[in-house]
Amino acid sequence: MIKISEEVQKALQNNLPVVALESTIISHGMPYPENVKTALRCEEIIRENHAIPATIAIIDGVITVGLSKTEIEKIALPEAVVMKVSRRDLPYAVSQKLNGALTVSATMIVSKLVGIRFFATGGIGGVHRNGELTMDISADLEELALTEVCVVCAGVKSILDIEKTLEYLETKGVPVIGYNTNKMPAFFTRESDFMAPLRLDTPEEVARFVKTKWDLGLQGGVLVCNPIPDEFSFPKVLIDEAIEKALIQMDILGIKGKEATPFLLKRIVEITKGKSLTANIELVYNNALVAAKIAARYFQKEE
Ligand code: PSU
Ligand code: MN
Repeated sequence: MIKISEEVQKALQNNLPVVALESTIISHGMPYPENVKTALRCEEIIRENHAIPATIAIIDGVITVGLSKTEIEKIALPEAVVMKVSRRDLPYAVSQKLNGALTVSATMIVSKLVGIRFFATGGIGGVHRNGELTMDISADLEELALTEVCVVCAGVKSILDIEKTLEYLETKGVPVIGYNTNKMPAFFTRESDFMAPLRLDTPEEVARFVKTKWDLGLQGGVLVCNPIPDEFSFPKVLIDEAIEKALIQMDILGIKGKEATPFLLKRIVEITKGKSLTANIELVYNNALVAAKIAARYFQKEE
C-alpha cells in the first residue's frame, strides 16, 4: 500500500534527516500554479539545508512518500479530482484507489509508519470558532496527541479559535513551542493575543527537546510554531477584516466540515487580492527551512 521513493528510502536506512511535506496544501490550500511552485521550492529549501524532502500523497490508491514532479503536478492541477484525506479517510482513499491529498493528521500517520520524524507545513487545523457548539475540532489535534512526529507550522490561523486550540492541546499533553517568540504566532501575522506555552530559540534546542520527549517514552508529537518572517507578516487589521468577511460568507453559504478550511483560505486570497497567498507561501518556505535545520541537528552524529 506504500511506495517510498528510492532517495527517501536510502535516507531513512542511513539515518539521514528527512522532512515530510503535506499535500492538502497543494490540492486544497493554494491555487494552481502557485501550489506547484511552492511545493517544489519547499523541497529545494529542505535540500539546501541538508535534509531530504518527502512530499506525501495518495496516487491512484498508493500512499506515495517522496512524490516526483509529475506526481506533484497530477494532484495540483485545477481539474484534478483529489480527495482531502484525514485520519478517518485514509483506508477509504487507499481501498477505493483514489488520488488523495493528506492533511496534517494523515501526513503524521504516514510519516510515523515509514520512520520520518519531522514535518513542515503551513498551518494546522484546530478548534474552529464556535467549536464548543459545532464540535468542529480538526483531527490534527488528536493526531498530535497520538503520533510521534515533530510538526513545524506558523501557528494557528485566526479563522480558528486560537485560545481553545491551545487549551485542547494542553489537555492532550501536546507541547506547543514558540520558536524564537513569546507570543503564539497566528499564521498570517507574527503575533496573536496569546502566549506560546513554551519557548525555544535554536534548532539545537528543539532537537534536544524532541529527543528528550521521546526518550522519556512520552507518546505523541511536538508542535513548533515559527512566526512568519517580519517582512511578509500581514497587517493584523487587514487580515482580521478579511477573515471576518470570509467567515460571514461561509455561514451564509452553509459551508462546514472538511470544506470549511479550504473555503476560508480561498476566500481570504480573493478578498486580499492575492496578498494573503504571498504571505502563505513565504511562511511555508520559512517552516521548511526551520524543519530542515531541526532535523539536520537531530540526526547529527555526536563528535
Ligand atoms: N491551513 C492552511 N492550509 C492548509 C490547511 C490548513 O493554511 O492547507 C490544511 C492542512 O492540511 C490541515 C487541514 O491539516 O487543512 C485541516 O483541515 P480541517 O480543518 O478540515 O481538519
Ligand atoms: Mn473540521
